Amino acid sequence: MSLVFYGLPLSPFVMRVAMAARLKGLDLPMTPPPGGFGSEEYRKVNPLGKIPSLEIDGRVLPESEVICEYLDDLHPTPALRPADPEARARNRLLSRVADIYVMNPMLPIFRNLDPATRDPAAIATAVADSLAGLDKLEAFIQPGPCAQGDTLTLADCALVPILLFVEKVPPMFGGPADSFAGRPKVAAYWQAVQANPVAAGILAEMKAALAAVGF
Ligand SMILES: N[C@@H](CCC(=O)N[C@@H](CS)C(=O)NCC(=O)O)C(=O)O
Repeated sequence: MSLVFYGLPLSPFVMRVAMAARLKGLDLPMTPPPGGFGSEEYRKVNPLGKIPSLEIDGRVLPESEVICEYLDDLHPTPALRPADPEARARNRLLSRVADIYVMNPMLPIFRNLDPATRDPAAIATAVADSLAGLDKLEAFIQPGPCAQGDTLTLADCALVPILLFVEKVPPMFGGPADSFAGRPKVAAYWQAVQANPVAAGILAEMKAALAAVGF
């Protein structure tokens, strides 16, 4: 079987897959999307135009959560999701809350980076909505060291890269200096999980990639 993993290390969605692969001990090298993400050339690979995607024997599989679950099914050991049905559903819930309510609302900021064409209202809404999403996460997350239980799971693979964005981005665009203030469980989790060597490695790679583009 041939797997091609398209991505760049500045994307929280890509690094979710990279972290899952690393936790499983899989060698999954990253290939930059041909022509860049969103390009016509890359759309020929992934019709969604987004990174990450995984080509499996030439057939594309997009969407970070779907790819992570596929890798977890393909290589069941070590399992990155609990077997108990409710615990498994709650694991996916954490990833979905982080995606839908925290990360996705932040995305308009990255479409408004150019100060010449920036829509300040869109930025203010993005910051407010993303931080409000943290309150939703606060309702479900455990205070650490892992998002669920005492080992890293797919929920951590989603949360670690997204929380780095939450820590860095809103303060750069008018949000409070500490994005986690008033969210003690998320704050405690964020402190605790950074001590894990796999999480720390992923965060170091992301920080280097983000610094290279001015974040
Ligand atoms: N829901 C997708 C989101 C992926 C995503 O938005 N990736 C961004 C980079 S961080 C992208 O490729 N954007 C390009 C575009 O939207 O054209 C996932 O989980 O994989």
